[in-house]
Amino acid sequence: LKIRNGLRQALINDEFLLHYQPQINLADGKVVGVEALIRWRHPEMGILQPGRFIAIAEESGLIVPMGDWALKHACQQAVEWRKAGLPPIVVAVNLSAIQFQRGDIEKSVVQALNESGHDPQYLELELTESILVQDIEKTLEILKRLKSMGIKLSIDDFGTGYSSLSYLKRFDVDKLKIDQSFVRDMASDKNDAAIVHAIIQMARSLNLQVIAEGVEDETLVAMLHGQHCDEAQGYHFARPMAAAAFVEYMENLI
Ligand code: G
Ligand code: G
Ligand code: MN
Ligand code: NA
Repeated sequence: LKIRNGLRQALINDEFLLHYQPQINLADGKVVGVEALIRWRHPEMGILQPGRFIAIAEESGLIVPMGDWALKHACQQAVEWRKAGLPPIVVAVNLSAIQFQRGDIEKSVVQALNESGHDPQYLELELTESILVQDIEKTLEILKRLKSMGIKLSIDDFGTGYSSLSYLKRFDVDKLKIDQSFVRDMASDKNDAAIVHAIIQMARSLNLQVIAEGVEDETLVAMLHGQHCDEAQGYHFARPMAAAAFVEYMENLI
């Protein structure tokens, strides 16, 4: 209840922030993108992770204005990084199904791009199964229009849903994000290794990009690179970090 009541005030008081986790191209080791992950600087409880408040924000519908804020803020930040001299990188923003149901997601995205001046080619929208299974015709139309603007689409937590393969047939997505539950133990678990391998092969056959999430050590990096996985994201490279820390991270790589 404290969280529910606090969320509305948090929007007004500007208590949300985004952390950014680098995404690495395994062929050359370069940072090619970041995933934006929301946090809440709670006045009494300190920094809260999304696990504590996203579900409540979805139930109350507040995820719509929060999602608008995240889109706008992520695009603005990407423009700031360019001005600060960083190379162009993709910024990936997580979307919730409620933003498609109760909000006007297309308008929100267009507004975030227009207000920031961010290049749509460098914006990626992370979609979940829950988005792709409801109101399919309407969602297809919206995503088609967003794609025609140059925006990239990825399927988050790939492999954990019920009918993942049918999305690939219907939706013109660019990238699969292999869920960390398969990646984490792939060095020791033969089944996980086989699933990751199969997803990478399928992505390659369908001409989709593929990124492994939850990459925590060098063994996994080597395995994924050996299987021609395009990109990786995880604690081995970096944890999600504040925008200023990301600039330092990039400067220290050179
Ligand atoms: O670090 P991590 O705890 O940041 O993120 C946990 C979950 O919260 C992830 O599944 C992620 O997709 C979700 N999440 C993070 N930021 C956002 C956001 O801005 N919008 C939505 N809808 N989900 C988010
Ligand atoms: O949107 P998604 O559900 O993919 O959110 C990614 C989540 O995974 C975030 O909570 C992020 O902090 C977390 N995460 C990112 N890299 C790692 C990792 O290497 N290990 C673990 N355990 N979690 C990670
Ligand atoms: Mn995600
Ligand atoms: Na994920």
